[in-house]
Amino acid sequence: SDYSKEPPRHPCLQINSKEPFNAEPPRSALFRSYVTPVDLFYKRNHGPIPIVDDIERYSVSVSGLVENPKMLSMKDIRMLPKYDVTATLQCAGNRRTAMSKTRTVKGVGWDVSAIGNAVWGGAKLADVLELVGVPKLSSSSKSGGKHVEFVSVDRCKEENGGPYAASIPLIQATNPEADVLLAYEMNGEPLNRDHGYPLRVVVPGVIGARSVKWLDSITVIAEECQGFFMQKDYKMFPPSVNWDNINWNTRRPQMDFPVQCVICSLEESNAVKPGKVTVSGYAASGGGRGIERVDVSFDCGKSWVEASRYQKPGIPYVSDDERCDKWGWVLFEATADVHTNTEIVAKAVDSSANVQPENVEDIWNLRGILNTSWHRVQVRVGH
Ligand code: MTE
Ligand code: MO
Repeated sequence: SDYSKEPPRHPCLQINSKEPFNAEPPRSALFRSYVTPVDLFYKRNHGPIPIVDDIERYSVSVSGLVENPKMLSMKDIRMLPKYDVTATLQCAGNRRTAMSKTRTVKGVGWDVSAIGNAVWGGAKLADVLELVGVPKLSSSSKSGGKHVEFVSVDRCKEENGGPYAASIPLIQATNPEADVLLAYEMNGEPLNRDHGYPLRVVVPGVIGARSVKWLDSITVIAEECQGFFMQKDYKMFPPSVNWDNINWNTRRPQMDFPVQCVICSLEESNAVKPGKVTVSGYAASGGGRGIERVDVSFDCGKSWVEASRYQKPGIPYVSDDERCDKWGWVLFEATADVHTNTEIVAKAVDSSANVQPENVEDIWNLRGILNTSWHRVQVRVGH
């Protein structure tokens, strides 16, 4: 593999693995703006960043169990109605390092910033599939297709040098309300190489692994994608499963991410002056579920205050308000008087009343995914 042509990156990123390049911004980059700047957005790769330079000749094939297969150029894709969807992308491995502290897990370590919120611009996958003869809201195509597979142009060792791939159910792909995009813009600018230039999939509300970058082909298939990242990775196992007794076939690929919330304005341990302490952070849930509430405790979990929640300035966040972004994260803020050393804790509740698990031990899993345990930071009061 060739890592000599990687793009330039922001010096503030904390590098978790150099080749492939995996990096996250400092915590403070997350709560400071509702839309995460592109250069500070986490980068998660499984191989070298591919170079697609002949944009005139670039095309995506859309084929498989469809009536009317097509090769689509960027011009064809840009001709479809353009949508801007604000959506949070979160890697299933976010907060893995903290899970590894109870018992070691396998995978790239991440602090709390393998997540970001961006405005993705592009065509709806539902419109693209209509072009090849699959109508909106189809759970099956005429010839029996039930899943949509995305294959990339990159190469990774997990696929023995083959491309990265994933799939989603056809019913989600053909549902315009699911907002699955073929995105060519991120925050109003052309997608950059790190994030999938010239075209990537964005599946809102679903773990980042299904949002395939550097898209090469879309195939309507009968069974879900059999690729490594669908079948041998990104599955959730109970704490009893270890590397000796694992049977990958007993679990389904993880799709929606569960309710999550993190304090970003403080580090793991902090020194503060006695008096008012304000904490801020993000909360997000998958599947289009909104954030109903964020609870913050300034006394190690003995008592709780409700945090204020917001997305856009001047518009209070309410999970079913049309002015709020369904797929976007929610920022929160809470203030209290702190006079003794303490642990500050945050936990969120989503619009289906799902709550986060209190302890990481209870959700420990050998791949270290979906650490959504209550987020805790230590505070020492100095005078
Ligand atoms: N797509 C390709 N082609 N190759 C990859 O390695 N990584 C996936 C997904 N899409 C990946 C990919 C994973 S695990 C995540 S979390 C997101 O991309 C990360 O997207 P980002 O780098 O734009 O933040
Ligand atoms: Mo990921």
